[in-house]
Amino acid sequence: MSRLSTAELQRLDAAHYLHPFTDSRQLAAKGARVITQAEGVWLTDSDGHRILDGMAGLWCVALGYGRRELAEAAYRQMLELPYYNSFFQCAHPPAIELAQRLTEVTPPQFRHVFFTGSGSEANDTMVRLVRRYWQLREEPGRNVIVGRWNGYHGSTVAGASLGGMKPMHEQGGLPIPGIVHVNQPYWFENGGELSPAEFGLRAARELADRIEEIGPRRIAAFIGEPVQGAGGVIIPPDTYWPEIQRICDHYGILLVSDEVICGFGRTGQWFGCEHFGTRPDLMPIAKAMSSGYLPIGGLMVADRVADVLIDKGGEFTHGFTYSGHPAACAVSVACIDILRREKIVERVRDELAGYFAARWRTLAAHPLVGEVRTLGLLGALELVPAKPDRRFFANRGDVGTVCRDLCVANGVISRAVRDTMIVAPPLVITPAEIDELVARVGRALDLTAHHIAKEQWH
Ligand code: PXG
Repeated sequence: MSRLSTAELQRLDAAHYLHPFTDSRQLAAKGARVITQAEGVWLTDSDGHRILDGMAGLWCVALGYGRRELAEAAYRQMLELPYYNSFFQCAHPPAIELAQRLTEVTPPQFRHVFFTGSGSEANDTMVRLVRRYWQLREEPGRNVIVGRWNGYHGSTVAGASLGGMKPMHEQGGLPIPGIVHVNQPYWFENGGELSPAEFGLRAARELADRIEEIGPRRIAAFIGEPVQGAGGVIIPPDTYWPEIQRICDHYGILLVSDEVICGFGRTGQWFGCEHFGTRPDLMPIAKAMSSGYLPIGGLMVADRVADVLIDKGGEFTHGFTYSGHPAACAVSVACIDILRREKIVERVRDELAGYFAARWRTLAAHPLVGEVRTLGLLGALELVPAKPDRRFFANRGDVGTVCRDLCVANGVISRAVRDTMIVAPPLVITPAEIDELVARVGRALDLTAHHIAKEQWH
């Protein structure tokens, strides 16, 4: 444990550390919250406060903190072989074992994986691999990939381009050529008078319209998260994904299901595509793949694509120093083994999802809450000034920020996306801890309502 005081840590942090997605000047004035330890679903900060981690870190710590088996897997592997690469016709046991494990838990079309160090790298790999695939199919003109506005696929140049976060694009030169976007299936904001089912179909059909507009023989792939995570836990209507699948099949384009958040049990199925019934050709994975204990990601490649790449492709000129890092692979193998042995995915599906939905839905009674969404262990609350109107506060984002800070002050981490409060707790959370999570978020909502009344926000 660090012997530096909180004030000293904050001073050094402000002096030297550029944080991701952070206004450094604002943070320096306030001081970073320094997390020093964690166990189960509970974080401890440098002042000794215990905080319930309603976000599983950044959606990744599926197995909770303090799992010795994961730490020991890394330790043992580091002593045995801390690093070797898989370039130049080499391999090592943990990467081979992990590749095999992954094909056991992913849908049957997947028998190959390309390892990366993160979800962003998985998506960059996807862009290169998809374009190579269409070259090999002798349709090099098919190089356009369709993503969605408000989707999130990472922070690298290709990842941020695939995503539809306008503030990211605005900071320079993005998206790169050959990446276009369609609207997201966000009924609460964009559904108007349509029923969710009608809106889901309409949103999906925008893909067909865009394909026709650009030219069907120019479209290589469509990418979407089964549920948009960073965009605000946007759970599409049930009509959406089957129609997307139909359109991809009709035009013969590849379907990419970005499972970086939804993968490994988050929705109550191993992968989000299994909940929505799609058959993706490619699946970027990361986060819960190692429960966040070490950085690792990958791209699952379906036979339809892998066969072309392997039979006709020769060398695929792509890879990272840390593709298939031995220690990260060993941790991921241990993580998958625990998920299977302890039947954690089944427990989310059969027990926790229903309990969490029932408890989270009690917050619908709160005057600020205009909509409650849940799927598996994903939850969202839309904060609105005047329910039942689906209208947002005038200064979008201010209420969410206040509520997020009040959540932390009340001992729970919930993320604010604009004025949408979201949670994605570790999959090992207990029903009693779910009660605690909901109670703490409920208290934060009450305090947020007071703040809004005092400030006269509307
Ligand atoms: N795809 C999806 C669907 C993601 O959610 C990435 C790719 C990129 O993964 P890496 O490992 O490169 O970060 C992500 C990451 C947030 C938040 O605040 C979400 C992510 C990352 C950081 C913050 O919700 N998702």
